[in-house]
Amino acid sequence: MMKKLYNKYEIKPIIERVKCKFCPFCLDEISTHTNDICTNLLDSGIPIPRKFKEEVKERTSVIFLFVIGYPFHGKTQFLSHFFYKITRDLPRIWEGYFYSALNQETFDGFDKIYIGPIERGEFADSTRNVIPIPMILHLENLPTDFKYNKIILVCYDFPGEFCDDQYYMQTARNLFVNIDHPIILFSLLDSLNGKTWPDNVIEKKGDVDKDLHELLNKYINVLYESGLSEEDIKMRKKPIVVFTKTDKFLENEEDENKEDENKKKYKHYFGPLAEIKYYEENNLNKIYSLESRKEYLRDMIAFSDEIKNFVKRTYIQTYNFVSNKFNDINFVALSSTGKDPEEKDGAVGSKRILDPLFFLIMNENLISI
Ligand SMILES: Nc1nc2c(ncn2[C@@H]2O[C@H](COP(=O)(O)OP(=O)(O)OP(=O)(O)O)[C@@H](O)[C@H]2O)c(=O)[nH]1
Ligand SMILES: [Mg+2]
Ligand SMILES: [Zn+2]
Repeated sequence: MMKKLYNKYEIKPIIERVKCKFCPFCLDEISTHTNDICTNLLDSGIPIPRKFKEEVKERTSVIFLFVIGYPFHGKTQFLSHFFYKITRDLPRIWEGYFYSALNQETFDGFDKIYIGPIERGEFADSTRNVIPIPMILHLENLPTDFKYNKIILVCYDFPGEFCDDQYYMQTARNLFVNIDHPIILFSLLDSLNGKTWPDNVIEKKGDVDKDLHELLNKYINVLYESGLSEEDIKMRKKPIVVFTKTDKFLENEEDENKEDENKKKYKHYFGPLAEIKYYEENNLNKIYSLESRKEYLRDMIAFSDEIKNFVKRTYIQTYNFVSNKFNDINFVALSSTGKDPEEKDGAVGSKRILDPLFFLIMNENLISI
């Protein structure tokens, strides 16, 4: 399936790309496509949704949710619970808000891979090894603290296997070059060796610093290989590093003493991440309400700084690398499933699932805080 490798791509300044109306599938100019059909991902071609073209022409802001990370680190679960939140929960919380799917791939993806499995209590499979056809959503009637009342979301679930190999990643260099705020998902737990967690956490410590550094290193190499300079990268790129599966840090909650013990042990390893549950409970629902959202977002920034300090204390190679390569970087710690997904009690309890979106929106100055 993955025939076209974007090798004809020329790097253009972002402003030009915005001006020249781009294709949401390959991020090339629409004018390079015949009859508004993109053949860069599939030979059979994918039609560019007319609504997308119209909205971009009207300068509706486009937010890219470009999710990258190693296999099994929780990308698909993150997107599933994120989609669940914005399509099932938010319409009930934000007055007047609604969404539309702009292409058939979004309907199919929601039903087969993302929201359908949550509602049916099934598990999603590992993501196929092809450059993903993005899902495109239009969110309308956003609350009044948003700069505009609508945005377009273009979401890519990048296959984890690609992140094992820089050359695979390069096949999608158009996405890497053009999307400035990638969401880099990482599961500290799986890097530490998830199988033996939590009992062997001390004895069998994996090299988290190496894994995390390598992922960011490969990301930067793809940008260099695509022609960006150190300066371009520093100026333009602001990744959002998202630590996943943080519910795992607080397992065995039924036993209070054990919880205290775990809390101490994990706090030592994961610092502020171990506090996520308590943090969430104290801040529950703040993000949803106009009155308290500013406060939530300020706390979210403070939390990001706390995690950054934790990375500095714990993963120094990664910390030095990112602080030299990027002018800025955000950190999030979240739990998509809110608990071990094997426990099928039907409840969806994601924690801080909207934080990456809010960082994207803040990075584009689309919300006042
Ligand atoms: N406890 C817990 N487990 C999670 C969470 N997110 C993901 N998992 C588990 O991790 C497994 C892998 O998650 P996926 O989202 O499929 O991982 P992926 O990154 O999409 O993997 P590839 O598609 O292979 O690249 C899932 O089957 C879940 O069991 C979470 O927030 N909490
Ligand atoms: Mg996946
Ligand atoms: Zn295209």
